[in-house]
Amino acid sequence: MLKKESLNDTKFNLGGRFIFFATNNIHKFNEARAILAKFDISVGMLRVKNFELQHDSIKEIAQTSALEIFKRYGLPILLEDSGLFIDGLNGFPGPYAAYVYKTIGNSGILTLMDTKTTRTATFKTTLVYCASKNNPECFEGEIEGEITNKKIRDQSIYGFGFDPIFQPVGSPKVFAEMSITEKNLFSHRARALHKFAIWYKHFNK
Ligand code: ITT
Repeated sequence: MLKKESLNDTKFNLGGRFIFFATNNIHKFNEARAILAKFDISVGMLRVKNFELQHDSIKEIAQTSALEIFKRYGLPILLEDSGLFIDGLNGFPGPYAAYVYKTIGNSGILTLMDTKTTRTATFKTTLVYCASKNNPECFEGEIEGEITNKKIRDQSIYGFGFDPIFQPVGSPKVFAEMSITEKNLFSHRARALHKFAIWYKHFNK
């Protein structure tokens, strides 16, 4: 993991293809690294403070944030923003998922869902690759599922965030019951990362 200070030296030489995944979330990074490794794409985690704006579009958040970090460090940046869109709550919390998770958490979401008969929800990700200030490339991924009605299942030992309450369509498990390898077979993030990896291998031969 690289800290900001070590990147301040403008002579920093990457010597080849290396991408920096800008996030403060180690779980996201571990999921991304596992997928990119299959494509022989090396990625380092770049922790950057206070870079995320609020907006009602995850694409806008991801694009603007990636560009800002690219301008700050001059390094090839991957950055993603995710949102959880719950149908029974008219798409809430959507792009405000991080704030809602921090404030009311999974138990708050389950309380809001108490009276709802529709429990379908979609996780969405926009992944942005930015290696020049002119054209950040966007890759999107999503997965439909349901908000479970049990608080946290006994087997919930993996994951983070909303993983304990999100069960993707086609799986008997919630994300928090899956290893990274299993979650990567379904997740919004994995779908966007696959699109990116195929594009990257094609355009960076
Ligand atoms: P960075 O912005 O530093 O990358 P973050 O955790 O704040 O990390 P997001 O803004 O993209 O990431 O995520 C919004 C919220 O959704 C946040 O509370 C996450 O924990 C949660 N989240 C994102 N992806 C998730 C996933 O795959 N499973 C469960 N929760 C997820």
